Amino acid sequence: MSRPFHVTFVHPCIGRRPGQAYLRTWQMEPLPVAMLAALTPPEVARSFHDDRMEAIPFDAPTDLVAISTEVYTARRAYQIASEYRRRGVPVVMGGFHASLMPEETGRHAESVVLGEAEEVWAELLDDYRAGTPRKRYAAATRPDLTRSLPDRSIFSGRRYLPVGLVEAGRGCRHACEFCSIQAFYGSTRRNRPVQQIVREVAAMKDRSRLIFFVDDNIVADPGFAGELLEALTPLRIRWVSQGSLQAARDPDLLERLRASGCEGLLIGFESMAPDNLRQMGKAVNRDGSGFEEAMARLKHAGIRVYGTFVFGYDHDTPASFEAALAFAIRHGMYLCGFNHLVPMPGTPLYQRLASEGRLLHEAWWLDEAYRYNQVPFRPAGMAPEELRRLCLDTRRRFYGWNSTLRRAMHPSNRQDLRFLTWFFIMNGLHRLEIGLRDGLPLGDGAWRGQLLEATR
Ligand code: B12
Repeated sequence: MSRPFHVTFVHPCIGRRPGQAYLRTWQMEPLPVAMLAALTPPEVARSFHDDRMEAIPFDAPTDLVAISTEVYTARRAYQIASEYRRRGVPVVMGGFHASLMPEETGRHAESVVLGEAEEVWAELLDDYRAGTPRKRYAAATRPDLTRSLPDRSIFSGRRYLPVGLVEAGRGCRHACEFCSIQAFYGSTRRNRPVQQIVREVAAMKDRSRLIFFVDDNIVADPGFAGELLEALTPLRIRWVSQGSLQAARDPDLLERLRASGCEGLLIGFESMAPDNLRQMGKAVNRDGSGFEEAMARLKHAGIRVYGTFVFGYDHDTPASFEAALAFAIRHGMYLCGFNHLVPMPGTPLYQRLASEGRLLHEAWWLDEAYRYNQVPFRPAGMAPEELRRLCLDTRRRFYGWNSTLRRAMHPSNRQDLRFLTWFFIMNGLHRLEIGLRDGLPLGDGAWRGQLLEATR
């Protein structure tokens, strides 16, 4: 009897310093792999390696390797592809980076999948099995999400963070200049059927202590959000997600969020300066009642906030960091991101900075000398290195003892002993990781091979 066709899924890490373990807060179950596993016909054998937590057994026999790519993992994905190519195994890549940079990815992968996998994955496998693969696969339409049911059995035996990742829908209608989501989904939003989400979450209740809806804006469609929250309420789960400030403007929605078990939302405040919000096209943060009132309402509803801020827009100066930090501490934010602006390939921001001649490295994600946290463009109001340093200093101050203790006093962070304990664990982990993330190489620093280009 002939051996079944075998596909190997690989989830790459961003990079690693020789001998150092990968960042713990980034070790969650990778949903793209579970999606691909579910779309793979049963007669195809499969295995999975998570490069973030185990060594890849490159010599294990396989017929095809499928790698998911993001901009920060692209260099590592190309290293992994070279290892397989050296052994004569073809590689297919998909995901955000492959879709937004298909030419570049095509130099490192025998096939590239543009966009979502649902409509094309089975066809690609058929072509490989028949020996007639194409270079590019792209679905003609955005898939109907009723078929997007992940197969999480592929993760068994690994020590991921105890968080269950679930999609309620895909995309966000806003068109912020810097965001890869709008570049990938074209500012569209599709929802999964509510009852299907409820069944998926109910089945995960026992293995996941916390559900993370990975939607970029869970409140993007208030009608759908209301229906979903109502259906989640009887499950008595605890969940977190990402949402826009829209959530804080609707008292009824806030009440339903809380009743359904929502314990926190990551909200992109981005900037305290209206001129920056205008430049980045973040209209949703400029409409309505402002940040102070939004925070007061979220506090009243008991929703913890993971606030994110981006620095490096043209109206930013060193004083912008003080303003954001003071706001975040005053409102007892649970966690916070103080990030420098990143020109992600394929976004309008990348195009603008390139046309203004402000990119320091054109393909910074491929540059051997580039390190995580390095600013790859010339900001208007400060030097690139000053921007990096101020982001780091602000993170250290936010996660320092003084701020942590002040924020611990905030009613939404100390609702009960469990909340307070998790507050200290999460803040401690983020404090620890500031230094571990800084200067992380893209790709495996110990890898000594040669990048081998695709064979066709
Ligand atoms: C959950 C999440 C995380 C989690 C980790 C998830 C995990 N599993 O470990 C956390 C919070 C830790 C995280 C961290 C980071 N993240 Co993140 N994250 C997400 C988020 C919100 C959801 C990802 C997800 O599960 N989606 C659901 C799956 C099913 O969708 P998908 O990945 O798009 O897969 C589909 C297609 O793309 C395609 N596909 C994908 N891979 C492949 C592979 C093949 C072979 C094929 C055929 C098809 C295919 O088919 C799939 C099904 O249709 C996305 C945004 C988003 N909406 O996707 C950002 C996102 C992926 N993250 C992003 C970033 C930048 C980061 C960080 C660098 C942030 C930071 N500075 O710390 C880190 C890096 C961590 C790392 N890579 O190790 C960016 C990537 C941008 C880019 N252009 O590459 C995104 C897009 C957010 C954004 N707004 O820009 N992240």
